[in-house]
Amino acid sequence: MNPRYLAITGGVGGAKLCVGLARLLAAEQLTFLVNTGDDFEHLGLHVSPDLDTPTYALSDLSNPDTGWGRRDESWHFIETLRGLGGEGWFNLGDRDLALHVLRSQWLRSGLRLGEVTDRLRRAHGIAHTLLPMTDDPVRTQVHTTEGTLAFQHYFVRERCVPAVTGFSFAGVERATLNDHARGLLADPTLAGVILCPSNPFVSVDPILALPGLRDALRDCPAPVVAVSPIVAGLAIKGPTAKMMEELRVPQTALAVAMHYEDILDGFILDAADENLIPALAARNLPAIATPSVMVTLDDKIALARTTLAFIHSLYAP
Ligand code: FO1
Repeated sequence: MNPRYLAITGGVGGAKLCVGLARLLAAEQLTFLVNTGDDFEHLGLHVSPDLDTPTYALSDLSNPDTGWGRRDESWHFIETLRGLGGEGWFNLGDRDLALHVLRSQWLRSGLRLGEVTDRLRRAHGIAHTLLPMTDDPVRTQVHTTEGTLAFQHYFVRERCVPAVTGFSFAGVERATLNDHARGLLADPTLAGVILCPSNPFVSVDPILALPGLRDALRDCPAPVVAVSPIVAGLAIKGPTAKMMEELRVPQTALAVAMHYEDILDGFILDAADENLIPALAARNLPAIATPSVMVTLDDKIALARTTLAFIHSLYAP
């Protein structure tokens, strides 16, 4: 039986590793479990940015400059909307818009988010399974010194400027982990779980907050490894390091490892942070250091290959 892997991801950094993993593992071996905490209802549409980022990345349609949205995009819709005095702060491209309209239509017709995501995955020719973390509504709230903001209002409209004091995930206590993911965590062929290099606070934590998931990860015999999104004290992309500073967490890969400590069997550092390996070893957490900044497709495949080899080195079925 082929070994199977679950990759937990959200946002642009995580999607890069997903692309590398998808090049090395067959469709039946690799499943992606994706954050939906930054979904929102906007202009009457259901927008799921963290589902769309890997959808576009895996179908080679993503915008290479932003990492989100589509390549070869045009902006007539949003520019016209702005000109009419509409809410134009969230950049919905003309091609991207088609996906949001279709998702919203299918959801309104009664399909669950998982079913809609699967239809969109197939429509994009993606072989690997892409799962929303839950079909239930969960909405990340960012608590800041200027009040509480819905995630996209904080992230895009306010450009991450307000200082964060914490996060909450509205609805998560009533949400149910995706059935396929639950089944996979109990599957004897599961050989590893990968926490992709995504923002720990707003991309991975909403997933880990789903009732029962942390326990399932602690109990599952397959190794759980994380890839650090922090390299030499800096976030490769996005506001992770800024959030750590505002939360008074040291801006280090070590702090990221400690954030996940209760569920991890191994940690992957960037080569620049090799000096942290002894500190992790002192906490009984095996770690390796490897180049982790993914620019080219080869970078993505190389990090995926190293991640799988590390998992194998930890795995004693
Ligand atoms: N991010 C931005 O910084 N500005 C935008 O205008 C923006 C629009 C957008 C549209 C569709 C989509 O799927 C993603 C979009 N993102 C935008 C990215 C998105 O806010 C973030 O990638 C995630 O929510 C954080 O993981």
